[in-house]
Amino acid sequence: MAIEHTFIMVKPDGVARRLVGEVVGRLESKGLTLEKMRMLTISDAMAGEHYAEHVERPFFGDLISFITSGPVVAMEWSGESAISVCRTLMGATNPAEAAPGTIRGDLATVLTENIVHGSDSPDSASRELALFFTA
Ligand code: IDP
Ligand code: MG
Repeated sequence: MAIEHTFIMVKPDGVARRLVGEVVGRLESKGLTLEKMRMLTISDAMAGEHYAEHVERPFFGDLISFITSGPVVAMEWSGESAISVCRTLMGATNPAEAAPGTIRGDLATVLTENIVHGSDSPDSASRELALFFTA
């Protein structure tokens, strides 16, 4: 049991589809606390840093084009086990396989357009929060 801070981002598809309130509402209803929020359009350089772990993957180019294609809403959330709790609320990476009741399971069908990003570990959370909130 520990209070954690995590980085959550509504991706360009989620913003374009007017799902910011839906995502924020689900996290708030769960009992997590919204600490910071910032709307921005990510630069290529920042996208490369954010997704550095995927640089060798065949879909890296598409990932960077997509995440820089429009505004995103970047957030810091806190709460008990916030990192894994948010990953559970988000659902599986591929929305076609994500469970009903999750954000991706309820609201998306396409792998690249899966509405939200959430940190997958304490190290990722620290790195991503620093990238978006101290730059
Ligand atoms: P995550 O967002 O659930 O943590 P990651 O494996 O970190 O998933 O992948 C980052 C993002 O890259 C995913 O959210 C998804 O949009 C995209 N992605 C992951 N795997 C593929 C793939 O095989 N093809 C195309 N896009 C992918
Ligand atoms: Mg990831």
